[in-house]
Amino acid sequence: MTQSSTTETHCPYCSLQCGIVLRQREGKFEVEPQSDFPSNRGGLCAKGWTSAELLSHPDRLTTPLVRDHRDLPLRPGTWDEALSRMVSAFGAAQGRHGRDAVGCFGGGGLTNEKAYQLGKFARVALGSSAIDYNGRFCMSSAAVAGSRAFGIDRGMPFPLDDIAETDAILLVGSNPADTLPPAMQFFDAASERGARRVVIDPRRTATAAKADLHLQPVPGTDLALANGMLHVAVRQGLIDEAYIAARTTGFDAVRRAVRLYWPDRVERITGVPESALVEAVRILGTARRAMILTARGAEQHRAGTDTVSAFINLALALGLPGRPYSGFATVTGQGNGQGGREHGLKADQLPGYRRLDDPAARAHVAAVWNVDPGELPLPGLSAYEMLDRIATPGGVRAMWVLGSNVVVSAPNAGHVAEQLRRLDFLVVSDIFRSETAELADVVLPAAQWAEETGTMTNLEGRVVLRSAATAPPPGVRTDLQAISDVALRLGKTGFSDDPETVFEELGRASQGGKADYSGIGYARIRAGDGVFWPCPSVRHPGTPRMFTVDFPTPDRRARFCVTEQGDAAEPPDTRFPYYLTTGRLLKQYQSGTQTRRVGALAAAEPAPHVELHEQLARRIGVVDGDPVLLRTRRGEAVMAARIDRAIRPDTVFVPFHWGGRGSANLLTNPVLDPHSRMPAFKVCAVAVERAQPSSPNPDKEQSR
Ligand SMILES: Nc1nc2c(c(=O)[nH]1)N[C@H]1C(S)=C(S)[C@@H](COP(=O)(O)OP(=O)(O)OC[C@H]3O[C@@H](n4cnc5c(=O)[nH]c(N)nc54)[C@H](O)[C@@H]3O)O[C@H]1N2
Ligand SMILES: Nc1nc2c(c(=O)[nH]1)N[C@H]1C(S)=C(S)[C@@H](COP(=O)(O)OP(=O)(O)OC[C@H]3O[C@@H](n4cnc5c(=O)[nH]c(N)nc54)[C@H](O)[C@@H]3O)O[C@H]1N2
Ligand code: SF4
Ligand SMILES: [Mo]
Repeated sequence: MTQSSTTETHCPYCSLQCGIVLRQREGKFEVEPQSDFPSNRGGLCAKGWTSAELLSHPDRLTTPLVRDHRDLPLRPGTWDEALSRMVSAFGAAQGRHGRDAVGCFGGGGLTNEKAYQLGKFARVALGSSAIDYNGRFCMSSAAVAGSRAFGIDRGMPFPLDDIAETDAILLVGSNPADTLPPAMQFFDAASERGARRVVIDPRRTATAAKADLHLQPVPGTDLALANGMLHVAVRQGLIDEAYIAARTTGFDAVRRAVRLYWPDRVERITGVPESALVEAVRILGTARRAMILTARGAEQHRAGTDTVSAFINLALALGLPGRPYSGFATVTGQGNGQGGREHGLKADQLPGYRRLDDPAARAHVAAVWNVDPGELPLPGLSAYEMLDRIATPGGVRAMWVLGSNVVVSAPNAGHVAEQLRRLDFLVVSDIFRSETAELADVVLPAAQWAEETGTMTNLEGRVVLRSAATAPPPGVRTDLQAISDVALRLGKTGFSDDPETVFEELGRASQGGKADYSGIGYARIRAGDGVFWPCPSVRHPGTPRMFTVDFPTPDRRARFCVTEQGDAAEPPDTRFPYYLTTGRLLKQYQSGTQTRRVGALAAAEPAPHVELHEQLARRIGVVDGDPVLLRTRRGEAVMAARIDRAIRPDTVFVPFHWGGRGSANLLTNPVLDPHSRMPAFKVCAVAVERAQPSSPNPDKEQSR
């Protein structure tokens, strides 16, 4: 590296993949937004501005760590030592318990190249069906609902800046003011043109505060709300009969099903006043152009998939998908949450969004991988199930976690940590000693974003290139190198550690699949602002807007899907009388491994807290900052009270960015959506009381 250099690249964190310029001067990095990149247009959030701080952080792992015995601490080791322990432990587990005894757990922050390679590694080098990823906790319900309605799952089927041109927006369980701040410029631009915004969220978030209308339902009742909205739209003649007839199937059954969702009944289920429901429908149904967007608040439920389907039904009935500046979208969260599932990190998927149980898909991918299709495993267990069944018959005995911190982010995390301790062998690849790395037998120090090149697929389906700006520190290897090294020691070649070579192979493996990347190359991405998939040939322009002519289903029509609001998975009762919901803060990211180590972000949000309404605070006798004890059927957690009037008085909200005693996931319910296997992070029953003075100060407990 020269004394000073400038690299155009992308932020390491969320799905917006903001374009940034990384400047290196005398060994120090500074971040600036690219002024013209289409997803951020000169904007960045506090996480992006401070992202370079981690490149030279003193906590950075720069050598492998190994544990000589369960009771001994991790100690620095060599790569050779770490890799040979891994390979012999994997061999021992498979020798004793069969191929599926070794599992891989990936992350939606990994580049497409890594996602692809880890999927191939599991299926070819290990011959194991046990692979899944944290995107199961994130995108899976929307993915199933999107596929079942539209025949394809691309989070946003239109570019972000289309939002600026729409006339009405419904945001369901999505808080972009905190989770995608630079994207707010598109919503604001729409409002300046006169667009109306409706937000559905049990909390009056920064996003809801800026809306024209805020519906504040009981957590977990969005499905009833959507059906109620469709009921009203039908009754008021706001549906688009011509669109329904020409472009969809299955409406009659849905029309019949929503007849029972009278607004007063919906009000009883959701707590949303009939007048607000009717007003929301009027805003959406009378606009020339309208968009419905869902995010985790609607999706992370036992009925998350059906809830998304219910909102897709509403969008279809209003004739929105495929129409200019209109449509349905789900707002992807992780940097590469979209690409991760397209290229094989998911238990049931092969590259190109192919299905692992489809013989033609197996044959295509097996040919690229140079293996017999019969050798490819069948679909394995979903993320939580893989963790839950550790050390049981058919479960994994050894595991490689790459790019996820499940001890903090998985539901019922106390149980998950116990399960990880029952493994014969745990390997974690990370940049830092995460809570999950602390339980490992081997920790591999990984290169991070600016130290390696790779592609990311952002929330729009835009494939961008994150270019290396510097070399990894001595002792650190890229994840691709680690995968290649382990594969070689298992006697497998064909696992390149060169990102561009892997991307070209990924292109071939995806060719002809739904997520076809075969026409995308590094040079082409560099030459523009990324390329939208599907892009089936080098001459194909890419696909910024989908569904404009038809849908990729067998009859080219979108499919309605009947949905019913069922009973709550865990209704409040006398022992656990309130609703607990969980989510995010503006200035922390995910499990916090990264952002808890950034000075300005840690200063802004130093410790876990529980947001509760002042009525509830008064009832349990706490004032702002007091320690609060939360108890659910899974466990208990202690954190400081943050009192406001922005949340429903029957609901408390806990951000999940911390481990230890204030960890939200000690409380959450791991009940899974039957279609997507998504855990119900967004609602369970909780008891809320003042923590006894003997309880240690949660602030002190949590700082690292
Ligand atoms: N600052 C920051 N930004 C991030 C992340 C981060 O950790 N920090 N993570 C990224 C990732 S991976 C993701 S997935 C996205 C997530 O982005 P969002 O989905 O916007 O974030 P969440 O906070 O999980 O949930 C959104 C809202 O859902 C509401 N909610 C809770 N329960 C319900 C319910 O039952 N119904 C409805 N309608 N709403 C409900 C919560 O009050 C919350 O305001 O953010 C991405 N961006
Ligand atoms: N209660 C509750 N729990 C939730 C959610 C919620 O709303 N509520 N949301 C869920 C959602 S949507 C998500 S996406 C998950 C996210 O949860 P996690 O999967 O835990 O997310 P991260 O904290 O991003 O974990 C990424 C880890 O990989 C490391 N890392 C970063 N880059 C690299 C890399 O290039 N290589 C390697 N090897 N490691 C890297 C980071 O340091 C970090 O430790 O949490 C889920 N859990
Ligand atoms: S919005 Fe997302 S991609 Fe943009 S700077 Fe913030 S964290 Fe990074
Ligand atoms: Mo996510």
